[in-house]
Amino acid sequence: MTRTAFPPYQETEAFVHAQIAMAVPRISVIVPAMNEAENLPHVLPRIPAWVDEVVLVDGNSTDDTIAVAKALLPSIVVVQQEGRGKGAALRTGFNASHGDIILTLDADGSADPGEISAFVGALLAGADFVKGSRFLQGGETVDMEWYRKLGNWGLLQLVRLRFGGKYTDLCYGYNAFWRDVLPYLDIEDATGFEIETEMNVQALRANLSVNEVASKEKRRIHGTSNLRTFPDGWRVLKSIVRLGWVRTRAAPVNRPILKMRQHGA
Ligand SMILES: Nc1nc2c(ncn2[C@@H]2O[C@H](COP(=O)(O)OP(=O)(O)O)[C@@H](O)[C@H]2O)c(=O)[nH]1
Ligand SMILES: [Mg+2]
Repeated sequence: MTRTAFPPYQETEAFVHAQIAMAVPRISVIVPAMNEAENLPHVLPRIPAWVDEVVLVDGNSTDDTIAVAKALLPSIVVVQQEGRGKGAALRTGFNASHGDIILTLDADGSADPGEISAFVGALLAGADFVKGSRFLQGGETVDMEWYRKLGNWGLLQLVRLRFGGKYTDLCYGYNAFWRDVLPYLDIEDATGFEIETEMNVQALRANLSVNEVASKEKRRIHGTSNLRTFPDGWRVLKSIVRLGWVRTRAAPVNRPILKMRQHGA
């Protein structure tokens, strides 16, 4: 393959940073956790050692979440979320992290840290944004009641109708993306469980290259879900309607990391 030269661009600092990021991307895993002390032993030790940074975003836990996290993984960065809800927690985590690649991992034992390599692999293979899907061949969920599956399916059809794309899953917490696409996800308003839907829809609207990877969602090990099917389903619906009206920024094609990927540098 012939390499295309971009003389003015190659002299920029952005190019140098992008080259380093592509050669050795630093990976940050963001773990939102609210009272997950009993589940963390099933999650944190299974995060691959080649992950550079694990950021636990505590949602004012009243159990030993923070102490357990620090005991299991002394290098873990613990931050208190600003605001309420999972959306606010993830935004706090994104801002506190430093990686070139950001990955979100639930703390309840339902997401398998062994799948992190599939997400990172898809990003290294050229995707801007990689979303887990429980409904692709190879995926599954044993953590969703039938009415949640139905709600997820219905909301997904709405997204397809309004924004196009071929997503097979919508409201799932296992996702990963290059940090340079964060501004185009434009998720400043999402506070609750609608955060994932907003990220997925915005990635589509910004014309990012989105891949789905099959993911097996296991049952939460201890405790019960914080998601309230109907109020939170309603929030997701409102987000989809709102995003159908608000303007968005299409991601520019000259983003440094994207340029590196396209030209095989
Ligand atoms: N920091 C923080 N974490 C949260 C909050 N709500 C949910 N989580 C975490 O987000 C993950 C997914 O939440 P969960 O209750 O399992 O919802 P479900 O997977 O949709 O049923 C878990 O790790 C929770 O501890 C919150 O308000 N703040
Ligand atoms: Mg869960």
